[in-house]
Amino acid sequence: SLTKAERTIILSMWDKISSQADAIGTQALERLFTSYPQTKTYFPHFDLHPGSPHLHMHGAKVVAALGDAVKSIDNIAGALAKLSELHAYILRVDPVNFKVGAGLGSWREPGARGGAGSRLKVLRPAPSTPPPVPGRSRSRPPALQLLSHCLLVTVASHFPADFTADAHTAWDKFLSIVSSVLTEKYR
Ligand code: HNI
Repeated sequence: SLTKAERTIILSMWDKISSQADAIGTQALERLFTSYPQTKTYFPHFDLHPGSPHLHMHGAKVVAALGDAVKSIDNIAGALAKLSELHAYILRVDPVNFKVGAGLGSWREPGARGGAGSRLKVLRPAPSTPPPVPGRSRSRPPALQLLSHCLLVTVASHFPADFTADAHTAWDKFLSIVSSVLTEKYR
């Protein structure tokens, strides 16, 4: 969990971040879809081109949810309970896109030769996904780690002077707490 010093860093940087919430959310998603195009499979119903209204809307929503977590920094699980249920369903799709051994580079645009194919295939369960080990924390879906990384990089690029090694640590921990809340209900 976060130390008192880490909470202080997050709370004080949040004031700045929230004044640029939409830009930060949008840019984090642009980074996600540009650097890790396999994550686009979650959003077949969105226009994901840079600058699209969908990106702006969704980016703003993601940062607003982080703001809820910041406001309830002592009870992040409570603050994001509803979102956790939603993502339990969404992230269930994950193992298909990240089949064991498939590697991050194996994604192709739908319809490309040898590619992942249609949206229907995305919904098919992956038989090669190993079952969770009872009593052991599951590793997080790669898409969640990738988004956390993109949020971290975006915050760093907006506030380079604030982004000390301690701030880096604090944000990394905060985002990993958020990620574990969002995967609590993920089976
Ligand atoms: Ni996520 C919807 C927040 C990670 C895929 N997501 C939301 C909404 C919020 C949100 C807020 C809107 C909820 C609503 O409309 O009621 N998502 C977050 C946060 C994180 C996160 C704070 C992690 C930091 N989401 C992810 C990841 C993926 C993801 C890693 C997959 C790549 N999210 C989605 C999808 C939707 C979604 C898909 C539904 C979009 C829509 O409107 O159809």
